[in-house]
Amino acid sequence: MLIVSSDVHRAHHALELDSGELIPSWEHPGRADSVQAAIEAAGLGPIVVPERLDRSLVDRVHEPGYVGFVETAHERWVAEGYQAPAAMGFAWPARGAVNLTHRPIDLMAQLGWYSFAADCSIVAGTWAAAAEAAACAQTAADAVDLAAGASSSGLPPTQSAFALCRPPGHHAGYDTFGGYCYLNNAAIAATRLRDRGAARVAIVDVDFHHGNGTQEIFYECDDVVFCSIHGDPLWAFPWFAGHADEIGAGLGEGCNLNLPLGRGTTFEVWMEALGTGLDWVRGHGCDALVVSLGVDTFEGDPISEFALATDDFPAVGGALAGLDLPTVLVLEGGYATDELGANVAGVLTGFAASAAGSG
Ligand code: Q9C
Ligand code: ZN
Repeated sequence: MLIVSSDVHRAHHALELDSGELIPSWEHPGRADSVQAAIEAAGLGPIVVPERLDRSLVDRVHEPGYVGFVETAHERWVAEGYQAPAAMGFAWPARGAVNLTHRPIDLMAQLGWYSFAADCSIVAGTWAAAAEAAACAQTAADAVDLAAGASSSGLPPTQSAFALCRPPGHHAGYDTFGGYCYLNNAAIAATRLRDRGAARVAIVDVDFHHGNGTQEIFYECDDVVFCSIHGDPLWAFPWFAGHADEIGAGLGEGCNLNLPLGRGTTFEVWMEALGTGLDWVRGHGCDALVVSLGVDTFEGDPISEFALATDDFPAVGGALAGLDLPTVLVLEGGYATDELGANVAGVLTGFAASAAGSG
């Protein structure tokens, strides 16, 4: 399995508002170190650095003005004399008498305009890291061998590729950041696979949290279908999306499947939901698969509430490989840093073993 990773993420170490306190984010550089070390120990590879980011790809997945905002927000923050290291808004257009036809010009106001949660600040290295994570996803999507055509990169063709993306992406919407996410790496990979000729791409999101950003980006599309298994938004972040009655709209009606689960969900119950999701994907006749690979479903995760064990993760990879599709796996969440690498490598080795077994 091709692994795409980079050191550029290191400059992104944000702050988050957690339980009323501003703390170093749970989403920190040590996470990528844990994953990289476990991938090397497991002998997965080859490991390559990403190719240059195609900005026009990002500007089609996200609103171009939003992308420019994320790129320049920290420079503006410094130029305007703010002393705090992390740019973060404090007011958001919620329900009520909000007028969204006039975008404010004030930086502080725009931070609220372009975000939906205070767990996600912009520091000096945020744009560079987010752009590099997107480049990892783009490179992985270019490397997989599609039935429609061989690998479009200089890399040897591969059936599957893993993008070690940091920061993660699945909460980033068309023009909003939040939940530690700025650019939607999975959406960028899926769009690239469509551009390369895959008629329909499935995104399966196994992160503990609902992939609200990915859902939003493809909500009215039938060429990218989205399935997410997650903590019920009645009690789990991102709270305001992820219910079972969100099925897609317009052309995309029936192309969105949410499988919200209860607190403390066990591996057995979780795998049953994955089976339901994978059968649903099979019914949609897809040509490629993107996996939003969060392992915050782990029982030891400090901010999540499912009960999967380290030994369970290879079977998750095996089930995903059972779709028998060209597959791009993109790193999302997982905050038990010490076990994060083993849990991710478990999914990847389980996937690789199963994919090899199916010939
Ligand atoms: N008290 C991903 O897994 N904030 N994002 C948690 C903890 C939201 C998670 C606050 C967690 C976002 C990619
Ligand atoms: Zn998550």
